Amino acid sequence: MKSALITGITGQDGSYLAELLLSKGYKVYGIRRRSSDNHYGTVAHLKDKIEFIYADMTDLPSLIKAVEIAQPDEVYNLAAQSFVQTSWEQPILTADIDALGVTNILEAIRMVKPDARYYQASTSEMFGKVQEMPQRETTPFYPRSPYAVAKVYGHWITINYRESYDLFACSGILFNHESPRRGLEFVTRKVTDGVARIKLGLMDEIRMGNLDSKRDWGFAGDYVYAMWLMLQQDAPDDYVIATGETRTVRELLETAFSYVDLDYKDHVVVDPKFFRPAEVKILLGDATKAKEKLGWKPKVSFEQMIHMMVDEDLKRVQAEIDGGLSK
Ligand code: NAP
Ligand code: F7E
Repeated sequence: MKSALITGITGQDGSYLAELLLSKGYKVYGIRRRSSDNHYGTVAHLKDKIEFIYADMTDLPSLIKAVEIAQPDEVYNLAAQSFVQTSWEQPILTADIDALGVTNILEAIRMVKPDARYYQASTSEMFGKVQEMPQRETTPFYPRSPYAVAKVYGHWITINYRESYDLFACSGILFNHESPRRGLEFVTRKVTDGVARIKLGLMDEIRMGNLDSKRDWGFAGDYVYAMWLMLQQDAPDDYVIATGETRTVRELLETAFSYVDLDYKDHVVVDPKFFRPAEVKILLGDATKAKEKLGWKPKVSFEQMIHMMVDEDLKRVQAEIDGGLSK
């Protein structure tokens, strides 16, 4: 039985990856932070199938202990302060987790289990002020937020450990991917949750930031499969994972509101509070390498994904109403 250690298991991608690895017969270990509410996040439904280890990306001894306990064949480093907006409010914390945290986990692997295969969650945000259209593995980085700058460090330290210590370390440059398990602060989920609340009469407007920015949005369930594929190859490498389509936030609004027969123009208010000090205006990925070498391609379309998210939010908000949780 193969063993895998997942950091960030309580987040969006962690839950889909844990489901995938469990379905393939892996023994799954997940790193969890201590918190006052003792939460299991997105993996509450898998609580009895996963072995949890308390650790933190900023605490090397805890990561060493986690690798000692799990003796993993594969390590997926998904943990991050992942919200771009917050990275301007907490740039040091973001760097501690998203940059130095990567060195911490790589050191733990190098010391304890150097033959473990390693996946690093890199991001299209590293392309930032894009230097080429579409963006691919060789496109130069131009990060535009403290989050993206920290992720560029994580990306290069992964490559450096591969080249310095011969670790089987891969970096997946994943473009935005979403799902009903996406955090409520990210734009897709903020919109689908808002649409559900407006449709069910709980509120009337959503306050939004820049409606002109464009993103290449895919489905998280498809993207974790690409992570796994990267670690099954003969040699470690880095891959862009994207759909090859880009849409504005305005198009996202149209898709979500029209699905429930509403017009977003009647309900969306642009609020400068949600604009960023420096914006990534457009992202569009070229996943040709992943297609050719991994045989990967996305299965769920943008429209299918947004409809799935609206449907799930409608169900959840209706359950809140039925349970008397919403005013
Ligand atoms: P997410 O939902 O925000 O999950 C982040 C996870 O990291 C949570 O489990 C969180 O635990 C954990 N975490 C945060 N700080 C930690 C720390 N100091 N020590 C240990 N764990 C910590 O993120 P996601 O969307 O699943 O993304 C997964 C990874 O892919 C992240 O590294 C993200 O930056 C990267 N990425 C995401 C996308 C995307 O579009 N989703 C695209 C490219 C790259 P708590 O539950 O305790 O907060
Ligand atoms: O913003 C614009 C916002 O916060 C997308 C993370 O997973 O993907 C994610 O980062 C766009 C931006 O994601 C609102 O200005 C407009 O242009 O959903 P987001 P992100 O910043 O692209 C990358 C790949 C990651 O790696 C990150 O971890 O939408 N936008 N109005 C808004 N965004 C938010 N959140 N809220 C708004 O009201």
